[in-house]
Amino acid sequence: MQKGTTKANKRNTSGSYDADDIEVLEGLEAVRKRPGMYIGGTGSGGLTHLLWEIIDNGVDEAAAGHAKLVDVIFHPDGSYEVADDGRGIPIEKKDGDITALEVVFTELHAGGKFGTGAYAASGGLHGVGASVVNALSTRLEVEVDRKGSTHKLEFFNQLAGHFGSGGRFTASHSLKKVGKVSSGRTGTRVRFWPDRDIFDQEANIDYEEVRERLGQVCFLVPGLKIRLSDKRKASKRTPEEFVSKGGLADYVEFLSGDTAPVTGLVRIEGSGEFTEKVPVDGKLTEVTRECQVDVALRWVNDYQTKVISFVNTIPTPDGGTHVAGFERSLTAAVNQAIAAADLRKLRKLKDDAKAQKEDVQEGLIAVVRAVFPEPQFRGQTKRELGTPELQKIVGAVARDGVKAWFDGVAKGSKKIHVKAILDKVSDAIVNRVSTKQALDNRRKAAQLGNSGLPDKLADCRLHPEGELLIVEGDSAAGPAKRARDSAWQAVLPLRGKVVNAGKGTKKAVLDNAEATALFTAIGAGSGPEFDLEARRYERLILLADADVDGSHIRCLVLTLIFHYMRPLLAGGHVYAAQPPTHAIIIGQDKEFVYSEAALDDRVFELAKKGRKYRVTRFKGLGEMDDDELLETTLNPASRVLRRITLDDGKAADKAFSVMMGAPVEPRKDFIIRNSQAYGHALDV
Ligand code: TTJ
Repeated sequence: MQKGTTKANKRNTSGSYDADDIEVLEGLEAVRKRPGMYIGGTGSGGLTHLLWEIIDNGVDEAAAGHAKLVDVIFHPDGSYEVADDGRGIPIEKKDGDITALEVVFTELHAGGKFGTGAYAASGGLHGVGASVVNALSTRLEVEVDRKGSTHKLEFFNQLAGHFGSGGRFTASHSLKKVGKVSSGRTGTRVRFWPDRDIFDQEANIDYEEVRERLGQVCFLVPGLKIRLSDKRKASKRTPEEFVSKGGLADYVEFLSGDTAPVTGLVRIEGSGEFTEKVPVDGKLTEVTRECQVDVALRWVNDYQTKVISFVNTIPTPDGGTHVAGFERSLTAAVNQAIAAADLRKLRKLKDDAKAQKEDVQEGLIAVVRAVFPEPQFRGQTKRELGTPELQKIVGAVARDGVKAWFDGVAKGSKKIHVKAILDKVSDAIVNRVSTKQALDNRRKAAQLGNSGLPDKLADCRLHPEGELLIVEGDSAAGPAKRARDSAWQAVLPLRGKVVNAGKGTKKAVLDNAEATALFTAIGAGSGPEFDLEARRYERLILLADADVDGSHIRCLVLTLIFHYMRPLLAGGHVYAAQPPTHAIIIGQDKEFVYSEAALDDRVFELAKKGRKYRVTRFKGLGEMDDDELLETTLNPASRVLRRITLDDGKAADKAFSVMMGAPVEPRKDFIIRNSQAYGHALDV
């Protein structure tokens, strides 16, 4: 079969075409060229969309109070049928020979006249799509029951006419009376055959999906009976009927399942109006929009929240202005009730004793629906209401309704239910506040920022190829942060006491802020769970002064690594920077020496040569300027590092265990003396 409509229509067809037909084909050709723009795609989703375009018309008629039944049939030949018992699409001539009915199926956007549409509160996305369905079908038939007769019109490749008994199609604008009905009987029946050249080979309409949506629609149009029949050959299904008397109340009941209710049902209904400017006959005109608001909710014994929303009969899974209005008012009204109740368990929380949205909505099941003409939707997939005025309108209705329920003046409001909710929400507040406090305390103890990394860590960008410079004290941290290459060098200053990991319990180690900061910066855990592969740095470099205190802190860090992150040592990832003890300035040149002995040697040499020089002594890393620090400890081309081995770790640990318990002064002494005995272990 050919895709071009015009050519296809020339075959197997009699009757004459007129200028109107050419116009119809040109208009609908836009839909055939870009089906995705009208139905989202050409897969199953698009095909399903076609069916909904038709169903929504019947549902809208029912929502307007004119139909009680919508009948949906899946036929064996791949066609779909929808019938309602509404007023019937108007069959009067509208435009010369052409009936209103033909226009509905041939003109894009017919039906939803802006500003004063016949479908005052139609879906908005739907209800105007009958012509889109015709555009994407090879064949379509419509029957309207009115004034004692069934009036029929058919379409073949978009053009109106009738199929004869031989299957031959005759183009025509006139309706055919094909049967008699009782005089008061009205209704519309549409059957269409999707154009399989437009849709993907494997596209199909999922019965279960349609079933689920139809079940939902029932709750939105209380009293509407929906029948669904699958007459396809492979199907063994018997026809099903859906009906809900209670509307949104039934919906909330249905959504609650077997979860124990905490409250009875809260029903809130109200209305409001707003004005907007819309084009009427090409002129911007201010129109007043009436807006109904319908809310049903209840709390159940659960932690989850279900807030389901609709505009007219369209689901808004991403919420929008109507839901925002509802949620804000609900939170505000609950907070008012909480404040008025002056609950004992909230007193000690003072200013924190306020419910947030999450506290209020714990275990909430709510359905929110707004009904008004021509809603605007937001987002790519139009899953969210955008009409701004709805926030205020729904908000006001919800505020009054929820307040009335808490005040016990609403129908069905019970004191014990109100008390149960005040209890439930205040528990949620207490829980949230105490959990947050515990978390904050732990964060504070470990000085963790929101990233989960220590606040004082100046991280690098490259992981895990970079290196972590562990710096003693603040005075060296500043220059180190400035002089480093932040792409691959991170700086972690150790400020407080580092726990002696050789002695303390594991808890004492984990309670130590400096140890925790080091564990979290390295990010590979600690103790038996330490995972070398997870480390965030390739190298750890201890940067401490070349004095007694520096030696002490190096020893403590090394002992910590030895006991809690040993694979780092075993894998050769730990280094000590070797800061120079002195700089010798000779004219324009600067030399660094790394011990008193080396200084003596060099000075002796220079004196012998008769060279003039000046010596600066570094009491600590903090006394170096940025360039000096860069050259001696940061720049790989010029710095001197010493790799620390597992044996070094062992020695440090042993040195520490020997002196534990000794008084302070002798202890320092011990470190200095032993730094000789243990070779470089304490001299790292
Ligand atoms: C329009 O205003 C006058 C009274 O009838 C109104 C109308 O069009 N009603 C109507 C349309 N009821 N049902 C439909 C309908 C049903 C199906 C299944 C498909 C289509 C395209 C329309």
